[in-house]
Amino acid sequence: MCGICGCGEGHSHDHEHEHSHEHGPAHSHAPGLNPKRMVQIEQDILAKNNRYAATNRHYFEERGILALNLVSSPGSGKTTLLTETIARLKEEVAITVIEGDQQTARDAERIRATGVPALQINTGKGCHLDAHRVGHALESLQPKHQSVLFIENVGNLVCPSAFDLGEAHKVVILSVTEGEDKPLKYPDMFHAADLMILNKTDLLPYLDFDSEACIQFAKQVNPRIKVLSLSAKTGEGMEQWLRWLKAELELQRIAYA
Ligand SMILES: Nc1nc2c(ncn2[C@@H]2O[C@H](COP(=O)(O)OP(=O)(O)OP(=O)(O)O)[C@@H](O)[C@H]2O)c(=O)[nH]1
Ligand SMILES: [Mg+2]
Repeated sequence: MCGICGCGEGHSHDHEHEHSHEHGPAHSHAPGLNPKRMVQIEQDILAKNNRYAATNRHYFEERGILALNLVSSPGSGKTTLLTETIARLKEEVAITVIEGDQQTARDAERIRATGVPALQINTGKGCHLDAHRVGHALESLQPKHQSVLFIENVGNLVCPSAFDLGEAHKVVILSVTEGEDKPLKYPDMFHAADLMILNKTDLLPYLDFDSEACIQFAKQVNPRIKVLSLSAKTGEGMEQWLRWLKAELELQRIAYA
């Protein structure tokens, strides 16, 4: 069981189509363990994860690969953003994708339909990807030098914030249907991210979502966060995101050269 969030990650599965056969509560908090012991377990888990993350980061830097960790609550539009991004970028840049979900390979199948290699990790009871599993996925995927690797994390605004995967940036996607107060309610995630994408802006005319307040809340939590607004569905605003991506890839390539 993951000592950070009690999510059962130690028993989860790394294989496509494999289903978890665990039973019992997904968030049992190890009754009987004293708080000091829990803190020690948390520190050990994060320290171990950080060692794997450092190895992944070294792997990316050695190859000039731009790795981005996409985090959000379920359904904010991560996979849609990826398929639309791939459609616009794949002729110029080599792309691979790691998909994290508790169950199913649906998202990896959506990515593969665009012609880009994707590997699905099913986390079972686990509510986030960790650096060790990402390292294994790299062995199978073998992303090209100077390419972009997107890692779509498990939909969850809490646990993925604590786990470094070795990425250059965490990118948090917030859809306008979720309410502008999310950066204040889930500050760890917005603090950990370098970029916030406000998605589904095509729906703004039908909602009372206050974009300015949302951006202000995000900056309150993380003054250095960059913000882009777009609609993955209509394509409005996609060009700023593509510009940001290409600029980041260039930086990674310069460091590699
Ligand atoms: N109106 C609108 N709908 C969108 C947009 N982007 C995604 N959607 C819809 O939102 C729903 C969820 O999209 P996904 O791309 O599956 O979201 P996700 O974040 O990958 O979901 P999980 O992987 O389950 O966490 C789908 O019905 C999409 O068609 C958008 O820009 N505008
Ligand atoms: Mg998805």
